Amino acid sequence: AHSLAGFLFLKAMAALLFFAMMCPIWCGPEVAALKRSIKKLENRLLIATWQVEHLQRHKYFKSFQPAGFNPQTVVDTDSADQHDKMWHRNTCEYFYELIQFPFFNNLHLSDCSELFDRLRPQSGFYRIRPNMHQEPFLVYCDMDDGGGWTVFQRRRHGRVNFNRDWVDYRDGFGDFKLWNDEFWLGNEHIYSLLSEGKNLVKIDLMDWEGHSNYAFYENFRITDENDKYRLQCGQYSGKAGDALSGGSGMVQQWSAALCGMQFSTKDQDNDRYLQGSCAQENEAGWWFNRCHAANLNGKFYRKGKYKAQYDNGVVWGTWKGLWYSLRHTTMKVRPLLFLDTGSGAGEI
Ligand SMILES: [Ca+2]
Repeated sequence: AHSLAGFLFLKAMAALLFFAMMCPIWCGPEVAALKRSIKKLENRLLIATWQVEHLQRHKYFKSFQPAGFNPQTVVDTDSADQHDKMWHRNTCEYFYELIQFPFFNNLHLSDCSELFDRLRPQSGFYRIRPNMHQEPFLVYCDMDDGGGWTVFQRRRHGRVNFNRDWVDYRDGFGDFKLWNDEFWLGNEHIYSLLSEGKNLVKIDLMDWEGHSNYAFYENFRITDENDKYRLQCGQYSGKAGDALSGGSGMVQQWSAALCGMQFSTKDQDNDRYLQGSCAQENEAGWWFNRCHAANLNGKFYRKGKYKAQYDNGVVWGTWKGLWYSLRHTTMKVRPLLFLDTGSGAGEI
């Protein structure tokens, strides 16, 4: 019995030695996968710990009234608006807390798609860093509509003035706190966000009757400040029409195509309109030609159809024409090869 135990022990040791020698070949991928899932679990644990701490310290959903919102003075009473406000009341407090989220500052996320892949958090404001030579900055991540979208432009209620100068458009402006805040992320940030790899930009639009529409552009890019953030757009698809290419006619394309145009603001005229400044007439910073078939940074007119000296509304010409100012707009980006769960063509 003694010698049998010894024999078995020796055999077991030999097997163990054999496995230990072969493991770098056999176990490599498994170990890596295990490490990844441990990392994910650690992340989840950190989030959960943070949530519990805040639940105890701040009662989590603390009473918080957003600036400018007063249910007694609301005059818009259509259903989309009511829906917005109901949703807003229930969720804005949560997003407000997420901004303070210290943990995300240490993740070194290059964009919202990376955050979505790693943690699948809810939509909200997070800090990203597309370029390691740059400081991290705050963006709104749309984790619905398939998830992983980094939002770089948004109009919702017209409270933010979009008639800004070059420096404001370069560095960004607006509010970065609540889910329906309006902002321009800034050309410098947009440049760093779009310069890496192949991407897909989605433009979400909504009219004043609550109908939504969208346009996709593959490999949407802008150049750097030396070239005045010139717009380059790839293949269009969608239902709202290819307004960035100016529309269907040759004349429209000659005067209104935005792809290939430099960025202009009220104090920097880089457009092709020799007699004047498109940015001044349209009261917006944008990639003007002579001048445009779409301008999502235009003047905010309530109720859609508007009359003015110039077609300077929030406009997507191929959908509602140049004399209809849109109610909601969003411009957002994610990698072209993004394995999502949705179609990416849903509601805003
Ligand atoms: Ca000009």
